[in-house]
Amino acid sequence: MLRSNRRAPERGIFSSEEILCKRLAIALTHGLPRFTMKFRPVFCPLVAALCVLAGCSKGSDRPGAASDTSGAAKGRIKLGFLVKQPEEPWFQFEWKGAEKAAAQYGFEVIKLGVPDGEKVMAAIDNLAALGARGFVICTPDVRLGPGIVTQARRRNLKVIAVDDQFVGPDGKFMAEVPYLGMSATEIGESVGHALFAEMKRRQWPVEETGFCVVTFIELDTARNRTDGAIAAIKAAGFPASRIFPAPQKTTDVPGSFDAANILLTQHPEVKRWLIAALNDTGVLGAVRATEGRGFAPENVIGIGINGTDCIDELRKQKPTGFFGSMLVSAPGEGFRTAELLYHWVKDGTTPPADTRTTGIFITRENFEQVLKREGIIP
Ligand code: FCA
Repeated sequence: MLRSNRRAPERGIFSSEEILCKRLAIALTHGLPRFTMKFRPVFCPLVAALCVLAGCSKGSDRPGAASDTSGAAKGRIKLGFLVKQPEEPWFQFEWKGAEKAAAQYGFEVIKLGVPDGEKVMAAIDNLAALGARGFVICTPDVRLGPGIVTQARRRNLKVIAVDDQFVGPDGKFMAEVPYLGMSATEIGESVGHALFAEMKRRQWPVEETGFCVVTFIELDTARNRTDGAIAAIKAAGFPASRIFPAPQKTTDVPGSFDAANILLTQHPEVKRWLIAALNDTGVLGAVRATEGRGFAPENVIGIGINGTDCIDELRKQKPTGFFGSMLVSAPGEGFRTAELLYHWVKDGTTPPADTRTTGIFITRENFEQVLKREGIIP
C-alpha cells in the first residue's frame, strides 16, 4: 500500500526527488478518454439544481455519483472525487481508496464520472450545490485545467489533480494545483526492461520480432510511459527499426484494438510481438488484435500498467498474450489524495505540489498474492 513520501518505502508514494533513487529499484524488482472539447464555461444552475433534485449524486459504484445523504452524514465535510473513465477498474479502485479515507476520517465522498468537459463543469456546480468543500479530479482532458481552476475558485472549492496533471494555456503543467500521479517514465522503463527480459527468456529471434507500442501522445503521463518503454528496450539492445508506434484515438479497448490492427496489417512479416501501452486497457486491445489475426499466445508478450484492469485476463485458465502489468496502487492513490484534500480543507494544510507513485511487476505467477497483499483483492 501507500506510505508517507518521507519514509521512502519500497514502493508507494514519493516526492519527485525520491523518484530517481527508485528507478533502479523498479527495474530490479521485477519480479481519451473521449477527447470531447465541447467546453462550456457557464453551466446552467437550473440543470445543476435539477440534477441534485433528481438524485444524480446518490447511488453505489455505478458510473455516475454516490453520496451518503443519511442523517448521520449531515454536518460532515463533503469532498468530491471526479474521474474521467468511471467504467475503468483503475478509477473504481481509486474511489474505493477515497471511501476508505472517508470512513477513517469521518468525511463524505461524492463520486462523479466526468467523461467530458461539460460533465466536469456540471459536476463542479453540483458539488457546490451539495455543499462540498473541494474535489480530487482525474480530468477527461488536461487542457481543461485552467477552466476547472477558475470554476472551482468561483465556487470556493479546493482542487487536487490525480493521475493526469493539468496543463495551462502556455502548455506547461499547472504547478499551482497539487498533483499526485505515477512516475510515468520510470514505470514505462520497467515495462521495456521486462519485455526485453521475457523475449530473451523465450529466445525469440530479434529479426522475427516487432514491438507494438500503442500510444496516446496527447496525454503527458501516457506519452512518458510509452517513451520510457521505448527508451529502455532500445538501451537494452532492441533495434529501433523494429519498434512500431500505433496511435490510439480513444483510450479504451476498441481504441487500442483498432490501432494495433492497423499496425499488424502493415507488418505481416513480424512473427512475434512485444506490446506496451499507456495502461492495461491499451495492451488488452492490442492482444485481442493479435488473437484476431491468428497469433498464438506464446508468440505475444504484452505488459500493461495499472495492474487493476487485467485481473480477469490473468485469471483466465489458459494464458493469453497478456503477460503481466506494472501494478500501481489505485486504492492507495484514491486514499492519499482524499486524505490530503481533507486535511487541506479541515486544517489548512497545503498538500505537496507533486507526489509520485511507483510500480511492482505482476504476472500470472504472483498477481493473486501481490494484489491481496496490496489490499486490491480480498
Ligand atoms: C491515466 C490512465 C489510467 C491510469 C492513470 C494512473 O489516467 O488513463 O488508466 O493509468 O493514468
